[in-house]
Amino acid sequence: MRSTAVTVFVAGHNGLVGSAICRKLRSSGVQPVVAERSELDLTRQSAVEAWFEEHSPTEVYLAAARVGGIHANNSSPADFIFENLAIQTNVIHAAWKSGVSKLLFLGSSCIYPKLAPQPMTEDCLLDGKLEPTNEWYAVAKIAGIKMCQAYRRQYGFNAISVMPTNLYGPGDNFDLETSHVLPALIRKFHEAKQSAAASVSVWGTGNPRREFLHVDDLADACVFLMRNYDDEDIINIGWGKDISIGELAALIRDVTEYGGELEFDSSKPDGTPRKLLDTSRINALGWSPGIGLREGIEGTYAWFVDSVDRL
Ligand code: GFB
Repeated sequence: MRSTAVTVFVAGHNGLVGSAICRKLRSSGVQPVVAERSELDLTRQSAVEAWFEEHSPTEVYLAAARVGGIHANNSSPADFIFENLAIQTNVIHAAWKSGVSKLLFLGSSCIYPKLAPQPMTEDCLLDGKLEPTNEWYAVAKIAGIKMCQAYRRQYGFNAISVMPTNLYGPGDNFDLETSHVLPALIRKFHEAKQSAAASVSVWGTGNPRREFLHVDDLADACVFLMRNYDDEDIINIGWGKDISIGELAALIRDVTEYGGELEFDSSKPDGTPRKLLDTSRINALGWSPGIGLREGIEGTYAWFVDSVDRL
């Protein structure tokens, strides 16, 4: 007989998002169940189903995913589409089959069309062409959204899908080839300061605009939505304001106290011109973010300096 106690499984607990959700749960007295990669390969369907049967979680945060910045997405399209489709298909199906009462699926703001009106509302989904540098990842995430909706309609499975904007924070990927812009620039400015380099290379024109949300705010929103949202409609999680990549670079230069110049490398892709989420829906439920961008970057930089030898 299954226990009636709540058992929370965080899939992807070593990643930026999963580790923040675990921190948030622990701080509210919930000890999540996790599975190390060596113990469970989420791309293997039979292994995932067996794991769910053995552990009987009641709630699932699906934060496991193949993620990366513009260059990683653009250069490894097969890995991005295969791993994301496999992981989410296996976890959502096994969760439903084993009797999980609620699942939260993490999508991404890149599921919206490249030229969607700004700020982007949830209704923009499937309303236009995707940004080509990340369409493989976006198509996989859209399939995950549709899977959650289909399992809700056909089986009454309480699966919700949340769409975070660009994220950053402690535990991020700082690898210059595969990371997103914010951790990449933290590393570049830090290393340029140490070597007294004359300039730092910033990819693209510096004109694209992005919105950045601290991952601890995201984790807070996920736990809030797990408790307060039970609908098939997707829901955006954003910070509410965007800045240009040039402005972001200037801010990170300031935080890292680097004295050199910025050099824009227009041979590198800009990606989508602007990505700002409309967050009216989550705000109306009573949630809003609390961590300012400068404050968040300062904390992330401190974490990086502390951890750089282990990265
Ligand atoms: O963060 P990022 O890699 O991803 O790049 P996207 C954002 C912008 O920053 C682009 C510029 O215009 C980059 O050209 N940029 C400047 C840099 N310098 C750098 C640098 O050193 N490294 C990186 N990585 N970018 C991703 C998607 O898009 O966003 C994913 O590919 C996902 O699928 C993620 O949706 C949230 O914001 O363009």
